[in-house]
Amino acid sequence: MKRLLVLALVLVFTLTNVGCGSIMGQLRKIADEQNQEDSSTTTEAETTESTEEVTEATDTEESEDDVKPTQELVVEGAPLIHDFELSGDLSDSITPGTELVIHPNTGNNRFIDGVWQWTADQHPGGGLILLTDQISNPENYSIGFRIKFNDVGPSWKKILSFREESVDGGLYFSDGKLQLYPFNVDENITYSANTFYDFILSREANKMMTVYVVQDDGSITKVYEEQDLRDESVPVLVDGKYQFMFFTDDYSTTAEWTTGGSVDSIRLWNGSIDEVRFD
Ligand SMILES: [Ca+2]
Ligand SMILES: [Ca+2]
Repeated sequence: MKRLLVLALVLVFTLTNVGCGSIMGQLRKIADEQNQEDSSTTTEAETTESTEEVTEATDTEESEDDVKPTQELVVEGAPLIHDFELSGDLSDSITPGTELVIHPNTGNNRFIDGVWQWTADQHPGGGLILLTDQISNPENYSIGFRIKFNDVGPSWKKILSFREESVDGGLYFSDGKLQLYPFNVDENITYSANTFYDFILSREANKMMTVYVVQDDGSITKVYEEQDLRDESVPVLVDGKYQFMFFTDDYSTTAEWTTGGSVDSIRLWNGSIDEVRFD
């Protein structure tokens, strides 16, 4: 959309110099409509994404690990309320925001090339904790994260917990596949270790849980669409805040954690989303 506007402006400028009045007027209209459309549909999320895009464009030392699809990933339907870029700290790009917490069992960890990297050598593994009091309704939210794991098997490696630490449910890699437990394993995609995947989970108040996987080849795959009738994906309330626990296992099992990995970003939207696409 932005590219179209720039193209239109370049054409307007060119045509001004050759004196094509009526065509120029048409192009101005297109540009104005574009502006109106932009301002009417610009959400907080899109504003933030624009800022991020500018930052990335000026970053000339982007490492191989940080390479993303050239098109911009657009997520529509709910405002973005947390955006952790993990470029050197655990802070939130969105105000008032919050700060991620490093799980106390995490081994070595550091920020490098725009990601947070960690290791773990004992149960329940290591990772990050997101606590938020900014979700209007815990049954209606979306969460996204771009991660790579050292291990996507054998058996299960937990990615995300919604409930208490005693609960086995949550999102896992399972023998190189994905499983939103207690739902069945999804067979759509075979995952590799040491490879980035962007996951977006969206929960509607009517209990529909949808999971998208965005791969670095630019593909977007809807891998789950399930009725979460037992509210297993509703985040647990801990000291007045809703908790999402990343990368550590629960205490229902003892070996379902990865020995380490990297996380490039974590995002939370205040509501379910309608669409994930590249622009
Ligand atoms: Ca488990
Ligand atoms: Ca990042």
